[in-house]
Amino acid sequence: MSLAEQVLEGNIRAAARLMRDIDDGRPEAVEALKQLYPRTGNAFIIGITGPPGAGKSTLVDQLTASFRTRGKKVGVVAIDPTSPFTGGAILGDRIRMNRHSCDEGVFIRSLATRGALGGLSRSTSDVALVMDALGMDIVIIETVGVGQDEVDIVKEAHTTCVVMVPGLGDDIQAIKAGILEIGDIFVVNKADREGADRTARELSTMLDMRHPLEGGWNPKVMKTEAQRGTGIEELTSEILAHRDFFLSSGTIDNFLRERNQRHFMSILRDTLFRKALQLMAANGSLDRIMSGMDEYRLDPYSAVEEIIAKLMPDDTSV
Ligand SMILES: Nc1nc2c(ncn2[C@@H]2O[C@H](COP(=O)(O)OP(=O)(O)O)[C@@H](O)[C@H]2O)c(=O)[nH]1
Ligand SMILES: [Mg+2]
Repeated sequence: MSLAEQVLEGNIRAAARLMRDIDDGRPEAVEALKQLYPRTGNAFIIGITGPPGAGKSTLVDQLTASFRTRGKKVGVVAIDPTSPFTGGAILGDRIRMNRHSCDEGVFIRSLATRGALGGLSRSTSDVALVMDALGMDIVIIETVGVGQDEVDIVKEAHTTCVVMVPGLGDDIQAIKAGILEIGDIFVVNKADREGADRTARELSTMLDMRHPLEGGWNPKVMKTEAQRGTGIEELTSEILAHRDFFLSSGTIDNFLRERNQRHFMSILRDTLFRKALQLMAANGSLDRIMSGMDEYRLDPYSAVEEIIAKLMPDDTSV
């Protein structure tokens, strides 16, 4: 049986192996992904994002338990781009998620910034695809902050929860508008702390100031205490409400079109770039181009045209 077939049978160890192959950029991984693709599209993907220490991992752990109670299988992709500290953070997440470690219905995978060409959002979507093929009903992606890479990752999710904490209150105005755009649900975690109501109110006000689209989704602000499990049921229900809206309103059609286009473009870009690198490594032209540029004999535009002409000898436009 091929690795892909084993994954489709729900073999967790095969899935773990495939994810390692994806990480290592092995060509067999691409073959397996090709086989899996037609059997995916069933998992519902939830993005959890917000600043470090907001309680995202604690919340993911609670949501996992909540979806398990509802009989759903849950995959978790934890991404921590602060790579020097990743060891510690992931260790903490492992310990916290330990209570799920004997549960066959939970699959947890941590990703650091490493990973093959295409970066973190590429490997995130590949890993989510494997979890989908494995039969996970829900895939939760945890990611830090709101850099461009994070926004790209969050675009993979059907429902995005932005997690904040009280105390941001004073400079909540400083939060980039971008964060309001990506959130379907806003969570003020650590509601046991002073100022939670105020933060929630201010967030609501900011959301109200936007002009909602006709028939669009109006994001709510929810309060949770992830550590004690307070507010988790309500959050789960709100996520499922967004899911229903997503599936029934036609939002999913736009989502799929944009996502598929993004995936295709990114694989096209990465593959062409890799081919160019292989060509230059094989004929030693990189050194020649670099020394030509160092001496201002060769400009980078002509150098790229030369490589493209070698890659696509039949293309008359270059
Ligand atoms: N007071 C309080 N602390 C919390 C709550 N939820 C999580 N924490 C703590 O906040 C710290 C950071 O949590 P973690 O889930 O690792 O945050 P992440 O970096 O966003 O993933 C941990 O020490 C948690 O135990 C909460 O509701 N109230
Ligand atoms: Mg975390």
